[in-house]
Amino acid sequence: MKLYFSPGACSMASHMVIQELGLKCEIVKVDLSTKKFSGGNFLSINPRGQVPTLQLDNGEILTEGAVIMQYLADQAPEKNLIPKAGTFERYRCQEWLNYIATEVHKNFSPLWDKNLPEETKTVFKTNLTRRFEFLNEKIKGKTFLMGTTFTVADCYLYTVLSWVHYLKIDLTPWTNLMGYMEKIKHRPATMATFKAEQ
Ligand SMILES: N[C@@H](CCC(=O)N[C@@H](CS)C(=O)NCC(=O)O)C(=O)O
Repeated sequence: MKLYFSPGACSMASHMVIQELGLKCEIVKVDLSTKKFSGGNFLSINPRGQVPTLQLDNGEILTEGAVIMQYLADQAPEKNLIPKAGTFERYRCQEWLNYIATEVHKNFSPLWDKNLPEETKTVFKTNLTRRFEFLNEKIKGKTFLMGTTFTVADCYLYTVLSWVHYLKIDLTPWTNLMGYMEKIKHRPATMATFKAEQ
């Protein structure tokens, strides 16, 4: 397998899943501005030009982080990084993945756009503030999003929330989220992911 990634981008969540599971997977760095990687034109792999992109050994290409993470976690079910397919808990985890993708990730995305006026960015920052408030309450008294078990949803939420450092957004008012981030930051797989992407 090959994971096409860009350092620190949303692809880091899929990379964390690979590290958590100890899966054999080559990681291939993509330059998102030129859409090039060491092997050539990334658009020939994924015409949408987005990471994460997973290439299976049989040549199949899988896109969309929330789906890639589920595929990866299903390769090593004994590691319990995602509840078993068909159980209610699986839907709960999918609910989180979808929420993070559509309500958190995609409110962060415009903030990376250097050409977007500051007043437009304020709209997205306000949206994010509401999501932080919600997440801070949901995580209260819990270790991880799903309770005591660390799942792919945590890899995803950790990745997108880690962007606050680069975007100079203050997360400190949301103390539960701060504590949550700190726990995940020190996981061996998280540290290994950082190291491999740098
Ligand atoms: N819908 C995709 C979005 C992925 C995405 O937004 N990737 C960003 C990096 S975080 C990207 O590749 N941006 C470059 C581009 O859109 O051209 C997913 O959920 O995986």
